Amino acid sequence: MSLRTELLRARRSVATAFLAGALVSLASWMVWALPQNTVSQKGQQFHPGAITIKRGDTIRIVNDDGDLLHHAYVDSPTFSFDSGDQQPGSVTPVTFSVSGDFNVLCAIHPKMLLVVHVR
Ligand SMILES: [Cu+2]
Repeated sequence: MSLRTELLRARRSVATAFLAGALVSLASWMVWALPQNTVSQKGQQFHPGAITIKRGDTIRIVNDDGDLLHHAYVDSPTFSFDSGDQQPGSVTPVTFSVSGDFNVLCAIHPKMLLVVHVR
């Protein structure tokens, strides 16, 4: 094996190791950057349709549904919330301070339902 071939091999494995390291860093950054308990409203549906959180946790409802307006609310005996108009691109945080199962509805699109289980 010539010195040149060995050098090329060594360089390639260094490049591969570097790339693998970069990918791992990118993946961990993406997990870190991904907001927890985020709910999408794309296609006039909550995604996911159900979520389980701990008491005191905050969910973030993202209006990522084009140029549509949404309006999320909870109306239960123990917990109420009303977002008002959710402008396109807006993020609505909702903190659930009591345990229970709650329906988050959209005042504009009655078929939209998000069930929040607060443990
Ligand atoms: Cu809606």
